[in-house]
Amino acid sequence: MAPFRFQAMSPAPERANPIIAALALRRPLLMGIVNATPDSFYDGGRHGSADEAIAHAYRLIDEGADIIDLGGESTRPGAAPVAAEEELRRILPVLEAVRGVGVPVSVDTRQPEVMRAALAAGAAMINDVNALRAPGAIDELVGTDASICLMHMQGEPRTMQSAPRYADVAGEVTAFLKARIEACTAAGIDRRRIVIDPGFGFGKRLQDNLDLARALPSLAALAPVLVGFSRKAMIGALTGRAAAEDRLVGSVAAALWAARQGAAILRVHDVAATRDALAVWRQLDGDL
Ligand code: HH2
Repeated sequence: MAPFRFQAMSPAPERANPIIAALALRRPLLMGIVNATPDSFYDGGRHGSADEAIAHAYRLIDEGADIIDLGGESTRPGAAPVAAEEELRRILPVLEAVRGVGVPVSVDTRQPEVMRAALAAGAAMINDVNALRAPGAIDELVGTDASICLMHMQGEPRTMQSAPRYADVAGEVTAFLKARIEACTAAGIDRRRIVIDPGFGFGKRLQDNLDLARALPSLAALAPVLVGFSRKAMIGALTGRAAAEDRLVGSVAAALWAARQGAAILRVHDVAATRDALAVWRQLDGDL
């Protein structure tokens, strides 16, 4: 299959957002994950203090991250929700330290109150694993120029992996994402601000994840697609690596494959390794 090519976009009608502008580039963007949480499934507690999270964000920027995705709530299977005040206490000092360094910051949150404060503090994107379904969430984005990631999740983190069920996972996820795009555009949000994500591991069995991965090219025809495979259980299942620490190579392979399928944004813990792999692949492909 021919490698995916990004189309040049006409100028967005709203004030230029750096992520929308970068999506017009002809390469997948690397989104580096910074979890300012005690309990994320891979990096929980490693950057628990604001200083550690800031240092980690700077490290990922040095390694070549195009976007930093900052989260203050783990959404791993079984995780309990975090109060908005606590989420803000975790993320705001990091956002304030990173927002001015030239790499846009995405905030990974489900809570409208957190979205509002994050946008006021300079977030360039809201990445919502709940696809702006919380009451009032869409309203927080109307009238801003922020990019938005709408992700599919069946159920909610606490219980989502207990019994996921689909008759046609690709069809259902596609229909859900289309409906969420429509809900946003009906509220007045420009479609070019929206990226979509099938939500690997969010209420999905291994086979569901594999079926969805194969639907990436058709999803990419709807909107730019963000893909998050990094160190997840499905990589563990495919490689036999039980520990998230041992899933680097499998994660990089999955990221490359996703890029080949047309992913526009790769959400990864390991920016340097993914960047090197992409650089080699693209140049071997003759795509400089
Ligand atoms: N995965 C996680 C969190 N947020 N957002 C999007 N759009 N897509 C994803 O696949 C995705 C996401 C889970 O990964 P991580 O942030 O490392 O873990 P935790 O939720 O435990 O903090």
